[in-house]
Amino acid sequence: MAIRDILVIPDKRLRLKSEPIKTIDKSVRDLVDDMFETMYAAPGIGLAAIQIGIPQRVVTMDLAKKDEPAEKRVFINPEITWVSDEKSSYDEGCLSIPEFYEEVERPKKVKVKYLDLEGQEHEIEADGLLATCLQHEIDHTNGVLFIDHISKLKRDMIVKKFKKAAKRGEPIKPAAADDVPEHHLG
Ligand code: K1U
Ligand code: ZN
Repeated sequence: MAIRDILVIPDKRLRLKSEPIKTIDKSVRDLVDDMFETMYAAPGIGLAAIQIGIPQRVVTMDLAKKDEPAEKRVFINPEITWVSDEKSSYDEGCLSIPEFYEEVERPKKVKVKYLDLEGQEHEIEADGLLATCLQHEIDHTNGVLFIDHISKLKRDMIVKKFKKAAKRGEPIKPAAADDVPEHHLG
């Protein structure tokens, strides 16, 4: 198992459309192990494989609060099959856009079809943070970032900041727990 580097904007790989998993073999199980290790170390509540440079449709997630036991979730080839008309907003963050949080409006509820690590197919209806996080991670598998859902003015401002930092070779540290808005912590 290994903690992998998380890609940060403006890395072009974050805009790739990831490929579906054809066979769930040891390489996929090893990838999932590395994704959990990387996600917990960041720390984050979700991660898509493309964020560590692997363009495959694999998502890990753990929405358990700080004082609760871990609740690892794995979604292979996740697909949104239904969205509610009702919307909700959440102050989203992204490990590939460290230290930047912004309100994003998305469908409040979604149905998602996916495979588990045993290749078993599931369809769940999600609400609340699970619905938000699933949409955020499935967006990653399609090369979409949460800043694509905010105003162009704000998006251009943040992209400019990260391009400048990359040009100067400034290290961009992943968001530490201290930087996470209070209401995100369990
Ligand atoms: O996909 C990612 O970049 C991970 C991202 C997931 C996410 C957060 C909020 C709304 C939608 C999707 C993160 O995990 S950002 C970090 C974060 O939210 C957090 C970190 C530590 C404790 C609690 C929250
Ligand atoms: Zn993200």
